[in-house]
Amino acid sequence: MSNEAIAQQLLELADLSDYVGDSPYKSRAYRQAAHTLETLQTPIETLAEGGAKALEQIPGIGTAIAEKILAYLQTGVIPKREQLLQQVPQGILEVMAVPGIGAKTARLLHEQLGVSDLQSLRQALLSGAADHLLGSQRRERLLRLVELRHKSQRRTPLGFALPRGRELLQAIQQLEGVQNAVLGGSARRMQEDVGDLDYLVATEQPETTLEAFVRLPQIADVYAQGVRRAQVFLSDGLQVDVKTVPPISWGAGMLSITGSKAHSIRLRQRALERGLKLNEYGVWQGGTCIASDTEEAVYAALGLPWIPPPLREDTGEIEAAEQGRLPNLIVAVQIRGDLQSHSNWSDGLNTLEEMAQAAHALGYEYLAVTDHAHQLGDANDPVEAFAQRQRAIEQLNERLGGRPYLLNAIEVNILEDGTLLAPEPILRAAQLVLAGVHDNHGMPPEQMTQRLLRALENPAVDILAHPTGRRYGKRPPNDADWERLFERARALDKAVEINGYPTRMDPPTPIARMLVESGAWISLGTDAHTVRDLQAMELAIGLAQRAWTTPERLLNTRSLNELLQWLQGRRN
Ligand code: DGT
Ligand code: CA
Ligand code: CA
Ligand code: ZN
Repeated sequence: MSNEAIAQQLLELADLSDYVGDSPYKSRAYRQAAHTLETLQTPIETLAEGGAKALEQIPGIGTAIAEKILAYLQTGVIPKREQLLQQVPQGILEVMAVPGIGAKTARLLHEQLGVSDLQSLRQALLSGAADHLLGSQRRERLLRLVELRHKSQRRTPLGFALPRGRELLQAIQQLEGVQNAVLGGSARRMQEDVGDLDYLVATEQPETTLEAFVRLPQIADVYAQGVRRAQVFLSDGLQVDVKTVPPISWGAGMLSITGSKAHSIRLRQRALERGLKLNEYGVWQGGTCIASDTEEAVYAALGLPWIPPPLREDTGEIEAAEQGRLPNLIVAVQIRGDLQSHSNWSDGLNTLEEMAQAAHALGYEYLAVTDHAHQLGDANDPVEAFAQRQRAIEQLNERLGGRPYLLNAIEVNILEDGTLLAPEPILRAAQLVLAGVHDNHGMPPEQMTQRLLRALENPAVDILAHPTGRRYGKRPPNDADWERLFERARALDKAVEINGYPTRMDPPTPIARMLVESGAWISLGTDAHTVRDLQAMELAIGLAQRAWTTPERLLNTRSLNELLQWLQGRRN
């Protein structure tokens, strides 16, 4: 249990106490104790080993609060808080957590309008029912905050969150007093979608830094601002959490802000097993901090090597680290080309030449141009259009000296029965064939499995594209017997794609992990429809890392010659 968690409990106790009309002295004392705990670095458990007497040595903590802390450490609850919770509307704590709503307003809102949680508060604000209680200025501000809070409950695809996150990181790094800053949380773990952006900032003057932070032009609204942390919203509703640590605690802070929660819990348990304590300030032996400044040092103090963030999900990485068998994850420099892209010969926006130049700028050896077979040219005569595109590709390859080499590739739809929507001559002439589901999603799993198996078994097909078909904000992943499919792909020496297009990120991590475990070939593709989309390789790599992908079975790490051989091998 962190000092921060107890501080939070005490703040809530203060709100509850105000709501039921207890003495204001009490709530003031609770808030002051919370403030003290928020800035205290030594784990409170360590101090609590000396009993109530030791806790009372901490400024701002008297007998009554020391007792509450001890109770919390022993039982996980503060009895007084539980007791007060029984006397108030459920959800009223989240109402009082909205800046600008104190106990008095919360009470009025409840008694007159039945507001008992954020949902009913939002309704009361939207309908105008709360206007007479709040006055127009306050109502406007509250409505904005509550709407932002509401919006921020949606998850944001990593591909949209990362650019915003990096831009804000640059601004944070410029702030007064900032010695170091990192974008942590699920974004650092390259999770396919993120709930919010989490920053860790190393500074000796947290309050000054936070004061400057909330005034950044990117920040639309401040939800909470404390002595060590702030919670704000960007104008598009993305939520941002910022925490500060003293520079010496940089590594422990990074570990804590990066998570995942499950990974952090395992690390804290591991510390306890060794008679140590881990918090966001360091690894503690009694009252002494024995490791804190780098992630490596903190892991080492727990007897572990450094674990890459995309693996930190408590899905076997701690055991692997313990046994010295962490995967040798792929990294960006090993990627020699992109295996899915579209030009204006189908639904892409850029010419072959523009795509080639952009791929060259990325240092690629090759780019597979996988225009949709049924959309080639004006689609009246796709075979003729394919032949024309092939000549254009050959000329370009000659003119650019194969830097990069454009693969005359094609993407074909897998129809409902597993057959392919493409004329035979195109399938025969293409150097590389991707097959993917583009309609009739959501079939029963057994049918979907048969459909995909049939496509995979078609001799023309090299790669199964975006296997689950998921699209953020549009449709969930299709269900199928992935183990069976990937095993079949392995047996057929074919590849399955990990697609990095921001709204795809397909297959999701657990299925991508099954893919890696199957031993089938893996192909990374951005599904770029513009030159800019080629940047999504970073997302495909992140997803592949989360799936524990190593270079050996990744097609994109092959040289052009090896790739052509692999393709040729199956065409004979
Ligand atoms: P998300 O935002 O849902 O995509 O997922 P995460 O993993 O970014 O989770 P988030 O934003 O809740 O928290 C980021 C990290 O910070 C996570 O590993 C746990 C840690 N964390 C979050 N809230 C607290 C807190 O109140 N106290 C402490 N000690 N750590 C926290
Ligand atoms: Ca987060
Ligand atoms: Ca967060
Ligand atoms: Zn596609």
